[in-house]
Amino acid sequence: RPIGFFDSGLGGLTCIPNLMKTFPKERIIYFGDTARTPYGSKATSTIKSFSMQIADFLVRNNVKMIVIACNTVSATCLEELQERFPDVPVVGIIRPAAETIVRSCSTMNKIGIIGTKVTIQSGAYKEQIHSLNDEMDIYETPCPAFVPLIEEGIIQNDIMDLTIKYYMDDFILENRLDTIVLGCTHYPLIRSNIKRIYPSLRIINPSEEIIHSIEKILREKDMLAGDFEFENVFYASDLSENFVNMIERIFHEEDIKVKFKNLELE
Ligand code: DGN
Repeated sequence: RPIGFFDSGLGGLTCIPNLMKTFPKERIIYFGDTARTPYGSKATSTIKSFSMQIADFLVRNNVKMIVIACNTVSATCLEELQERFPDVPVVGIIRPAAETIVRSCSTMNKIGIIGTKVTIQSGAYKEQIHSLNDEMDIYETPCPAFVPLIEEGIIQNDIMDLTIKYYMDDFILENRLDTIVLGCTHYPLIRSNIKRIYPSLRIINPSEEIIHSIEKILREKDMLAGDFEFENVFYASDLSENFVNMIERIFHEEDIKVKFKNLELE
């Protein structure tokens, strides 16, 4: 059975390469809600109802696990999704990232979290990190213009660099940050811009850390794929050129068979 991933758009794709490297036999069904992206500044009730609809679709497709490849959804309705599907494990992205942060940073570090408005306002990162170590020094700021630019493919570009500086220059300087957490699954797509602009900053990427939770469940529940199964299918509610290009860009080095499908949820 496949693993189901979903995000408001193409950001959640950044969670997949690490999984494919570690568990090449696993098959994936991905749903990107590109017709309704971005979620990051929407009302909580809207995000919940979109997420339930997508999770229902994944479960109808017989997924063995749901991975919420979206910080905004993880911050908003992880528990509701877990309650709705008691027989299907539902994994959020914030907890495994918090575990990595606490494991790999000390209370001397000054850690900045960037994410969507909803994720930052929820305080979910701070809460999760402080539940593990309440002395960690955490600062948070929303960067709401990143996602629309990334969805438009405006990445290797002066406009993106200026936007990064607009949100991050003062945030880093005023708080003397040495570590930044990419608290939105779209942001790994601008990781190299951030690294180029702030070379001494350490960057933690939750899209890579989520593998720890996925692996734990696959092993505990004895659900690892035994053999190569079918192909990976990427659904989008608006199968745009950007979506297809981005998948090809993310997976260009890997020999991964993909199929695209346009699907409007009702
Ligand atoms: N990629 C999503 C996240 O990790 O929060 C949100 C993108 C969005 O819809 N703004």
